[in-house]
Amino acid sequence: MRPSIEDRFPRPSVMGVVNVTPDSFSDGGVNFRPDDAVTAARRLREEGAAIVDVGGESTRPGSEGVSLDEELRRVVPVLEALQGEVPVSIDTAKAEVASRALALGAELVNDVTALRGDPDLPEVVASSEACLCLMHMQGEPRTMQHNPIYADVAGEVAAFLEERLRFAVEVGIREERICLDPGFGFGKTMEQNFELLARLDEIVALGRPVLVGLSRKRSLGRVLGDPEATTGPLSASLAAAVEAYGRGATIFRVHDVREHVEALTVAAAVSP
Ligand code: HH2
Repeated sequence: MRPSIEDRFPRPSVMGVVNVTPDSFSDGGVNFRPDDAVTAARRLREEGAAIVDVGGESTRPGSEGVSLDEELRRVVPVLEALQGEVPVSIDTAKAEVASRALALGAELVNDVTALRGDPDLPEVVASSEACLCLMHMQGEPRTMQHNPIYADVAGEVAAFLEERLRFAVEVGIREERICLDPGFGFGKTMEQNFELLARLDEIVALGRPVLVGLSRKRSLGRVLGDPEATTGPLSASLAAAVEAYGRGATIFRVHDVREHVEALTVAAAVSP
């Protein structure tokens, strides 16, 4: 039997991002060819990633999504090449993509819809030994940044994740296989993202490991003074990751693995 998510991903663990897409917000097109994606995944693993997150659909603000066939066409050759060599997470909301990925050895299903997208996905995860990441998103990628409104961003995100955790457990997914993600940038303004980061302990208090995806997010460019920024720089990503570590985050989903492993190693040496 596979270990629990806590045993598999000690704090801090780094998840490397491999986007097999032409249009991801910070690295669209870089790894669109399967060979390039496979090379990148191997490199991220060597740089210290505990797992690499392979995705075939961009969820950047304004994104329309891709068909099942297209998503499979993008990710399956990459998963086939990495099987047995590099630990893989599949970034998808589609049951069929998750199912194929799990058959090819993926260990974790990263569903940005938190099991609200494809009605068949809960059963696919429940009938496997895979880990699951449940992420908060207000709205959907196409429109989520239009005018996100919260009365209490951290309280609402925590309540949502608690409800999705309960749902996942009710459909038969073991709690020790589930991690939670506040979904930075998914239907949140810059101010809301920073408040959520400041109050990350309220998400950690739900009792499950917390995964954060702050890497290169646009709020990190905007806080530096460019109101139109669509990405943030590495320096700001590292600062955000260290802040999240200090508030209890466990898994860090990042594009620049080596630098994050180094920064988080220092953070962990100071406060294990
Ligand atoms: N962010 C992105 C995609 N998937 N999954 C989780 N769990 N948390 C995140 O914060 C998260 C995620 C967006 O980043 P990226 O994959 O680089 O971009 P795109 O969606 O444009 O492919």
